[in-house]
Amino acid sequence: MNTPMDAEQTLIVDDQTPEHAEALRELLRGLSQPDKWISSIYFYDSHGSVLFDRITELPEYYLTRTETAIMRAHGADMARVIGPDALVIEPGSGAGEKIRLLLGALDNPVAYVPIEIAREHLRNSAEALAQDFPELEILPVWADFTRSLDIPEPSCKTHRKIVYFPGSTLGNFEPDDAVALLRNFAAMVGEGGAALIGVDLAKEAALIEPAYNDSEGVTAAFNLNMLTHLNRRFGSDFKPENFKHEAFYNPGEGRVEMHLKSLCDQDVHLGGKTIPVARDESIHTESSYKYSDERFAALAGKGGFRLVKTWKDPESMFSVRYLERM
Ligand code: AVI
Repeated sequence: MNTPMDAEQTLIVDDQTPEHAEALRELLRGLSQPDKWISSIYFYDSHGSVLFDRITELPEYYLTRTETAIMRAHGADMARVIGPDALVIEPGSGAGEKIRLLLGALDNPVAYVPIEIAREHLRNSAEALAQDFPELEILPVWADFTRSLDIPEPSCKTHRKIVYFPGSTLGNFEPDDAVALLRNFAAMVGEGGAALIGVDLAKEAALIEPAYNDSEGVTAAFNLNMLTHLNRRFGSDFKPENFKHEAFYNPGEGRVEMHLKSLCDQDVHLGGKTIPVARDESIHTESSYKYSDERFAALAGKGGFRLVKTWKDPESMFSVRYLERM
């Protein structure tokens, strides 16, 4: 018998908030297009976050370790360009190694402002960082960083506000949305402000695709977990075993696309609607844009920033870009 304390029990909350209704409408909109899509935000339930952390440690997933190596190799140069007394803003604070490398390299950072929508995660990561940087003023903001928000004032004067956005997360935004996000960053840092952004580089498909098709199948599990997450959150009846993970580089668009390909003709039920999915039809679940120097400079310009300096690894797999507000 299930009791309220039963660890195996899966509680399904009947969410009747307007946000939930709007999210359901958006899901149905995406699934009723000729090219079906589901937003990649649905990767990140608690299991999806664990799977993503495992991805970052996979031998094929070069992005995280290469960016970390760039931060280690060039942290001192980054600190020189950024200057002393900086206030560092981290949208979607990961509490990871990279922010520690940056803060450790900077000359007298004045304050750190992590911005995060998951309140517990924000609190835990801010507390862990406070232990490692006891002198640093930490001003956590609980918010959606894609919306406009106020950056709290530090108690000591800052020479420059800088947004730190590592991990090539910008690549998961469609280019127009990436421009809008950069504009939001420009507003956060104000005049004289800057951004330090980790960006995966455009290159041959053969160098990129293994990172999204790992031999252990972790990325496949990450992709398929989205369906289990949707079933729990929206009461849908996706059968993950009826779909297969697919990821490939689309050179025309300059992006990796992740899809879930249907293994049979099937009907999926969601929000009172029936969605027919044909055999071999695919649902687009993520784009991960890879940028050449030129395309990134153009994107930055549209977003209100000038590209000032780029650091790369010796194989030119990944880049960290320093931008100044125009
Ligand atoms: C979070 N983001 C930068 C990852 C990427 O590479 O686009 C998400 C990911 N998708 C599959 N593997 C990793």
